[in-house]
Amino acid sequence: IEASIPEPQREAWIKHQVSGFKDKDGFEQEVVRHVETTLARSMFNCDESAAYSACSLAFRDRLILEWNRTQQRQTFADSKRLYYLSLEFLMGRALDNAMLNIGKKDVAKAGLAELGFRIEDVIEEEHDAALGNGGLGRLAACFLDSLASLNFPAWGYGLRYRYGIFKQEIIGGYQVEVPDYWLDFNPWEFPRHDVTVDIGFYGHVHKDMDESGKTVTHWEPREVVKAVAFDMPIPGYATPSTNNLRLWSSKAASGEFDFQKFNNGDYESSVADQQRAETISAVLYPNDNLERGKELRLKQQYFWVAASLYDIVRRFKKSRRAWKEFPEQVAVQLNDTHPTLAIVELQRILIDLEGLEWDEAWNIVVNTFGYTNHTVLPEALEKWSVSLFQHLLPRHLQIIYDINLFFLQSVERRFPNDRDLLRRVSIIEESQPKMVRMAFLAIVGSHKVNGVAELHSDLIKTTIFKDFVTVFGPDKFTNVTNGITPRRWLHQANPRLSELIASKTGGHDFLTDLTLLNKIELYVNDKEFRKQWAEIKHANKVRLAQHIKASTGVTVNPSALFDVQVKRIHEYKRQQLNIFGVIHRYLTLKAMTPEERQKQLPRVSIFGGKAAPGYWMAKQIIHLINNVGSVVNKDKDIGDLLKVIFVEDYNVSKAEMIIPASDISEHISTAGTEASGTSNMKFVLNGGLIIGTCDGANIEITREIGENNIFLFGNLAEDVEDLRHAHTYGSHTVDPDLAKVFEAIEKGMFGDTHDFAGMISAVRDHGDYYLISDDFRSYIETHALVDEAYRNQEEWITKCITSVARMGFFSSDRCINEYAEGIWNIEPLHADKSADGVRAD
Ligand code: GPW
Repeated sequence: IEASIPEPQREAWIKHQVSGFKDKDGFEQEVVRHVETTLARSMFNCDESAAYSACSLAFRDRLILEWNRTQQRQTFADSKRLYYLSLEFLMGRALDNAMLNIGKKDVAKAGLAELGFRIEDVIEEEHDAALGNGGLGRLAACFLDSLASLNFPAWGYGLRYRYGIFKQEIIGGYQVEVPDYWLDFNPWEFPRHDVTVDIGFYGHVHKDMDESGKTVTHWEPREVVKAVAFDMPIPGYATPSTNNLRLWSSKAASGEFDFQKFNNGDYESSVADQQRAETISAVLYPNDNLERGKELRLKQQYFWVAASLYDIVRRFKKSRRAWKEFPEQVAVQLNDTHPTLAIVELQRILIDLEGLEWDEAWNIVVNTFGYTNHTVLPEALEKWSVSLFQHLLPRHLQIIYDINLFFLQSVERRFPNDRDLLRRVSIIEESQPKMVRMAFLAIVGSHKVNGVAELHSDLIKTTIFKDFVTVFGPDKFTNVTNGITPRRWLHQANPRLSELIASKTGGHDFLTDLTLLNKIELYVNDKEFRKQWAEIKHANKVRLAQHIKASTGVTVNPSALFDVQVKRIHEYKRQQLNIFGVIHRYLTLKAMTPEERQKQLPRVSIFGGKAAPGYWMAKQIIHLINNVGSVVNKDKDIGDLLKVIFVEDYNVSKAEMIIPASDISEHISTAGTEASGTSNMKFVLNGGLIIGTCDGANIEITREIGENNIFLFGNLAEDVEDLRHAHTYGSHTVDPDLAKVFEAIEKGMFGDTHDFAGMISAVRDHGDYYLISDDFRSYIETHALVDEAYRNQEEWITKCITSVARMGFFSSDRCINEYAEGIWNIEPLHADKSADGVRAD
């Protein structure tokens, strides 16, 4: 039912239209009003947390007005929308970002100061929105920022987890997980208790005949759960466009509890029903690059996908267009295979509920979806057992079988008598038990499939999806190299560098056209510019040193070379290679005379990252890093020459502090395993150099910035297979320097020899799958080159400035424009010039 105000009464609405604050006075007024009314406090009772809340609410009020106008504009224009489906959105903090994107941070700073607060402290009050694991979730967040900043009509859809990624504590050198309950007070979300969808699970399928004699299939779910929408406004930078991130929360469909059961005295079971429903959106699965096939995870996926599609279809239906126009109005991008069920669900809606013929429906489906692959690691490729599907989603399993049947028939027609090809491309793996291969379903049900960096996009075509290139031809597959938003990852994280760049490039335009960075290359020899550049890096290092001191008690010298590896802990990312290298450095320093030692370059090795709670090896790596730190950091022979730091609870807001403070960062995955990496881009953009393998986006970074400005090492992706084969079938000897490292660990130099035996035997006895030993020599030698280069500060700074100048390509704006043009076929919708949004600078 339409709930619009009738024409005659609209005048009153227009007359009383609200607007957000305009200036400092207006801002202060709003903060005081929120403290006194929304928060029911006063100036006698206002701490930093209350100031944070009130300040956020003042900004939120402004945002939501723009949000409303943006949605009205998009509805009016009837333009094609993009829907970005992602199980993870790793947003981090919202306040600083909102202030900068709206362009009112200066106003807030001055206003807060007059009210008695330092803006930095207020910003620090915010709890990160940590609804993601790592790179995949953060990419989704960068994409939302670019989509809004580029004025694309786009929505994100995800799950509103009650618990985000766990908080990591380090106790006795071990990772301990603490739940992240983040919803206590979240001023950035709008509950939409009127926007709900009932989602079914389990049950039976039966066929009926309708009046016309046509058979119709009915799915009778046994369990129904309610999805409730929560909206988060996503502000664009320097534009009034404010997009929406809609997150679904689950609750019992029957209301608080089932009163029938309650009144019958079955109180416990009525509470249990309610809890079972709420469990669906309770927790983010903490695995990165790993799928474990748990029923609750599949339930999460269907719950989210079904609610989102219902919403999308409802919006489309309001336009009263013919179904065949659906792909002209709607583009849906699948962030990895997690939302692949959307393909099946849309097909089900069209054939079972809307009565379309299979082929017409399937045409619509394929033209609607695009699929992004983010990994070639076999353990990360989603497969669900047929029996679990049969149990949880019986109708969807039937549809999958039909999709597969028609697909295999078409393959058979084009490649007759190739039984093995049919077996290889089948969506159903004929294993024991039978499995549904989600990536294959995503390929068959989408019009484009993309990888996230050039090497990765080539690899998927020649390895895991090779047969699909044969079947569909190469044009279905494409590359869109990842990018990062320069708003958060330069302007927000490194404000002083952003201002310095602005002073040389003619203002802040580089934040919306990152290629303008190339202008700073003109100043690479400008003395004053270089001096300021160095000062900023130093100040950022001092800030990190202060954090390290406060959180670990260890004093680090800000003039030392800061060597940083922060990312999820994973064997393929090879933090073990790094820590083995650190031990090698320690042993080398210990073996020197004091005179020799004096000539060495001081280094601080900084690690950070979470291990999945069930990932034993990753946890041992954390343990070893911490144990090495506790030995090295108090060794009087070593002093400032080497410090080893593990930063607890690495997350987006820690990244904003750590990345600008790095001199060299490590992106050292086994070649061919890291699809892209995105922190590599963030580090270079912030004036740090990188040491890395020829993997993921490192290769394109090298092409852009020049090979003199990056420290590459190690074996190439093309050689990995042969090396692994040789480990298993030939003789495998460990690099002699690495063997000395193992010896030191096994002698108990870092405690707990038992705990570290697994890490060593993985290399020595179990085939060294990640090529630690093969790459060790080259890694150590390359670090020696890093030391040498850092000694020549003048040349080092030249490399840093040159690299930043050439990073324009890696903006997520470029990336989103490529998706928009090559995959989504959507266009920006600019705000009417008369819109009264006051925007950045
Ligand atoms: F396995 N990525 C991630 F492909 O952070 F799904 N988590 C994941 O579960 C997966 C991928 C998945 C990362 C890639 O490892 C990284 O190389 C890439 O830069 C990032 O996704 C964004 O594309």
